[in-house]
Amino acid sequence: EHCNLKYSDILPHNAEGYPATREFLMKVVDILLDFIKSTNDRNAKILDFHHPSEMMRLLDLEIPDTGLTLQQLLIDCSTTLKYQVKTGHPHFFNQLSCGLDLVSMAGEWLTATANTNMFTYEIAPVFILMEHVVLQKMRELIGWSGGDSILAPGGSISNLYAFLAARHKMFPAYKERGLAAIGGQLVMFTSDQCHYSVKSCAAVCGLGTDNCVMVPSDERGRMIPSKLEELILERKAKGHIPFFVNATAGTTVIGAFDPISEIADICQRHQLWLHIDAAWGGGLLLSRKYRHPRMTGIERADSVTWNPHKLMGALLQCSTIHFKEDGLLISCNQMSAEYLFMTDKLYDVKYDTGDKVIQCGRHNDIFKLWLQWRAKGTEGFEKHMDRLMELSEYMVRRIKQMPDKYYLILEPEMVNVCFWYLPTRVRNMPHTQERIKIIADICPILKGRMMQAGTLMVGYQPDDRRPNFFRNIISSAAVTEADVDFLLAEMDRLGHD
Ligand code: ABU
Repeated sequence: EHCNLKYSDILPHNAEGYPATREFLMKVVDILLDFIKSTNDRNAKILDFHHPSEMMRLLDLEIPDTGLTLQQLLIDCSTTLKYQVKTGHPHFFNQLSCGLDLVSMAGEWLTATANTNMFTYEIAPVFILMEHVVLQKMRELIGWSGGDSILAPGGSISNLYAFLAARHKMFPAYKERGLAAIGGQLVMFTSDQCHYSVKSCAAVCGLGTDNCVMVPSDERGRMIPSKLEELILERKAKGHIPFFVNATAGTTVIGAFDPISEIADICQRHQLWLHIDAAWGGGLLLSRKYRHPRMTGIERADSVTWNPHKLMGALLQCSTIHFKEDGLLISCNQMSAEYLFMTDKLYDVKYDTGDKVIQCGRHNDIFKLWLQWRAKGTEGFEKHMDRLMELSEYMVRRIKQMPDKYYLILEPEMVNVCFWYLPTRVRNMPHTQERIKIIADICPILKGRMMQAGTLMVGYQPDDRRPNFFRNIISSAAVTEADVDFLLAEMDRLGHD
């Protein structure tokens, strides 16, 4: 009988519909649990790959004029997950965010059920206070006693908040008067290995990308501080106005850490805002063993981006931006919309965080992180960080033990392990440009084989120094040494010709 029920038969459309509602939702939960079970089954595939045109034929994505039955919706849910890549599978090493933390996921389920907006205490009292507590804890881990923070929709937007606050600090009149308040060419600086969102700030905020100066990095991808200072002086000599330096703690491809203390000295000398993009590396702040020397001096920054949805394994998405100075966010972004942020409310309106941000509606990204932190404790996160780093060190050791099959590109500072696979035909060749071209060309072919086989996913990309190479990420709590061994054996099985 349940098969023929429709949307209108369950709550809130049918006041008597609780039993049918429960049955429907329990069946949805069963589908989710099946997905979780197969995500954690090493013998199950990570993906069932089809090209888009074929996928279109396999799926029924049509939007009907007449609503379908609940039974059909359950089939739709199953089909959707059947073709979804299992990013929590222990053999998924493809992105910075890998894994499926089930406590964080439970938090996300609750968040969806609470379905609230994060702009006012009025409609999200518990979640707003959670934000307050968790963000304060994160600032303490950075090394600040005060300050202010907010959750943003991704690291790129977190970096944009830093840019906006820095410009506001230097030119508070910009908010009202725009470019006229500056009266010169603003310039920002970042390393040539930074995340592209830093350059995007220059494009979006009126500097132009030519005024996002790319500072050269060393052979391990770390900004060269002396070059930074030279470039600042060069721009000053042109009459430009340097105002912002981004240092990256964990670059996206190589996982490099810019030398924060030396960069902070330069920023201090030239009175520039120092932002640390620790979207990727931030999680290591939780590890006493690994935070130094990588992030030594981070407390000297003016702002820090840190994405718990990366190394910490909180569910997507969960990105935070932190400021050393309290009050800047609100003063920079406040628009005082009278319909939302009335000042004569029943409670202390400093908890209405919505006027600190440039968006209006804001998703609740805190509960899943708060719940996960309660489950693991700070110690649990520290163990998680140490384990991810140990597994990456294990992978490096294993690669070095197989120099005929794998070529390690550089000693990693983080969980990014960058390497080439060497198929049989190149094993006796010297490591020249000719060989590099062959092994780089193999990357997309081997990745294609992984996806067709459905057994493994490892990312590849070129960078500004070399053509395509593999970048393996271990950021999932599901991964073990045996999975690293599987990865290396499977790449060899798929690519040895
Ligand atoms: N925002 C960087 C994410 C890139 C990656 O997952 O590979």
